[in-house]
Amino acid sequence: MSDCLFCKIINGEIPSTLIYEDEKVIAFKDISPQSPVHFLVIPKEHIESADFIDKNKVPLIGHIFYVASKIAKEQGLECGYRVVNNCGNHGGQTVNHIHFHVLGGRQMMWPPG
Ligand code: IU
Repeated sequence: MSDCLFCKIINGEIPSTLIYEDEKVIAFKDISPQSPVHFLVIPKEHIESADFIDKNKVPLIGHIFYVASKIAKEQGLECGYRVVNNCGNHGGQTVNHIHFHVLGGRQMMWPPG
């Protein structure tokens, strides 16, 4: 998607602090961190939101969670962390390329705002 900000991060048109890359996904530090550790894991394939996960994308989503937990360990989040996916307007999604926030390094609260 030529006008998608995260597609632009994937192809290097917009800078990011990349912390992981493989053939299916990348992970980079969130530009506006909400916790001491805050990174995003996103698929290289443009998928607008969780609403657009069809059956053949299920393994990709599993891979994203696998990568998220692997990086969380590398980032020292042994006390735990939170994985967040915001979907749509009410979900608070601002970038329409599916992404999973991984937040850690402090106690998380519940319910979220
Ligand atoms: P949201 O779930 O769609 O609200 O999250 C989008 C996130 O993308 C948000 O936390 C931004 O700070 C983050 N982000 C970024 O890290 N780098 C960017 O170039 C852009 C957004 I645009």
